[in-house]
Amino acid sequence: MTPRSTVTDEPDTSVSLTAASGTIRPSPETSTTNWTYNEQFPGPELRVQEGDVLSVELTNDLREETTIHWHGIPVPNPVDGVPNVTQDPIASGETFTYTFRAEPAGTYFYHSHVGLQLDRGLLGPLIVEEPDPHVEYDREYVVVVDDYLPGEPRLPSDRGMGGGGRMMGDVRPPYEGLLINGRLPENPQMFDVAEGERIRFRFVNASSATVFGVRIAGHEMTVTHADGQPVEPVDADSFVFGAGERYDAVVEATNPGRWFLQADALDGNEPPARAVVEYESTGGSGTPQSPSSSNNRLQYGDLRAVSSLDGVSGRPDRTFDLTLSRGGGQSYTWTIDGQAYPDADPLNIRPGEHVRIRMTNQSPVVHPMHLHGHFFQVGNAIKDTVLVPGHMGQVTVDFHADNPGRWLFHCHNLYHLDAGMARVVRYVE
Ligand SMILES: [Cu+2]
Repeated sequence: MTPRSTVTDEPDTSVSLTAASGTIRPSPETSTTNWTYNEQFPGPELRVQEGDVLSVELTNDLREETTIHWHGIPVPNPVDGVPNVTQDPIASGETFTYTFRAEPAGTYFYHSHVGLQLDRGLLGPLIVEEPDPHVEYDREYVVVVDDYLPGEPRLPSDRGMGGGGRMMGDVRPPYEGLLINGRLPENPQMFDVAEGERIRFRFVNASSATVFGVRIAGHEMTVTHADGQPVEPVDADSFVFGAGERYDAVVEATNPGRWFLQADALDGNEPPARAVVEYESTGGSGTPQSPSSSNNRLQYGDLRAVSSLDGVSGRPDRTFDLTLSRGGGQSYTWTIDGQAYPDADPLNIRPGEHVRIRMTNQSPVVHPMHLHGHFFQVGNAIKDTVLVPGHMGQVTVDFHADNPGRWLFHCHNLYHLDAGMARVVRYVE
């Protein structure tokens, strides 16, 4: 891999996005004011071919500043969208153009990286199609799983979180439901299938604070990609993913009927998010079946990347041992090695190094840790976001320092991020 340089080629695809306040309707009976891209929630699906140059002109019609981050794609540093790290935030009324080469192929999403704007709805899927997929399928659906927070998100210390349950040392925002593709379970999307087809589902956990368990009634899944990157196909009847993670799975339509595709919050008590897998032969009638309990849940250890990551074999050139924990004192803070970002030291690395990060989670809650600008190896998988379990859970990731710049490494629970659980990984000469 070579470092990503700023792209000056003519774009293959140009898109305009406008961030503005708008109305969303997660069910026919429910509407609320949220923030949207192009008045859509989730934002419009961006879909390009691997290697295409994508140019996105973002117009900020909000009353506050914003940015867009291209979650998972190792873009050139200046277009990574982290305010005050890779760019000045885009002021109200201003525009900014993000241009980058969309590679490697995979299932990604884009979202605001300012404050708590992600939990106001500023998110959308980004699909980079591979020219030659390693699995066969007849059609595909994108499944954006989210938690639903009408109104303005607040940190718990703002005393605006009334109604949220206290959960194992953390406070959950007062979510009013769980969504698939912006729809509450009483208003489920229908995924039409025909018997005999193979369906590729691209699952994105675009939530701000929810770990989901995903199942499809009546069907086994074959997981084919983790965080967009191809893995040796592995069967599972469920998987768990945290905020920022993605899985692709292929399902063989061999069991006619109407079946719920369901995503349960592991740490919340909202009714599960639902869509319906509907065989054409049912004519759209009949009560959808619910999934039974899982007995073959995907584990990270089941994942084997199809091709290995360069530059991470053997002994690392540099190792960081980091503890993840809740800050002490009155205020709501989350820390890495006792420091709450932005009052935190950068993690300095040099170009070309094999870098290892060992994390120990001293808190009782899970943290989905995400690295910008790079993929990392975790076990035999290649990912960009990994769940670190609570109660002294340990996870080690390795990456190759092949994309110079200043990159955020952080918890993708938006509230933990906003309360300090982040560091800048900084290239130094
Ligand atoms: Cu966290």
